[in-house]
Amino acid sequence: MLKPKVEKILNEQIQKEGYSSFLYLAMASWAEGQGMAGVAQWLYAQAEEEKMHMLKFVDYINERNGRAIIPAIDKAPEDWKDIFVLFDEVLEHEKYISESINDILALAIKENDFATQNWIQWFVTEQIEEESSAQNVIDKLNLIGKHNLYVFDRDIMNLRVEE
Ligand code: OFO
Repeated sequence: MLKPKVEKILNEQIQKEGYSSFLYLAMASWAEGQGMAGVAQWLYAQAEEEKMHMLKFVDYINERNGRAIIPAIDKAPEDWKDIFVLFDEVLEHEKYISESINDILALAIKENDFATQNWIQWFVTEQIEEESSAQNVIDKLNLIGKHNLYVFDRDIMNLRVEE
């Protein structure tokens, strides 16, 4: 049985993961409009992953006899100045998500909820990967530079397959 405070913070995370999914979906749609099929593909895949994260929280809360509430999702932005700004935002967003995962773990420790401490570890590890994959894309972008975005777009298309 989940303690109320833990149930509340886990429910808040459903909203954050849902927003992550919609944010990356909005970014994917923008990238497609810019003719960047590779970037769009990377972001669509990311949006799917975030949806899967959201569902993991729904499943876990209900499995522990809590009640997962499906929230309204705030509207994501529609436009980005360029692809550099967009990927900086991806990394910043992932850092924000890592902080909220850490907050869940900290609360589970405080509340003596060993099951949640154990369960949330998957997300602790996942966030290391998410931050690192966003950073990898930024590093590539910086290496390739503004004038070779076509090459970057082809390159990122294969990135998810290799991961
Ligand atoms: Fe990007 O890991 Fe979930 O939100």
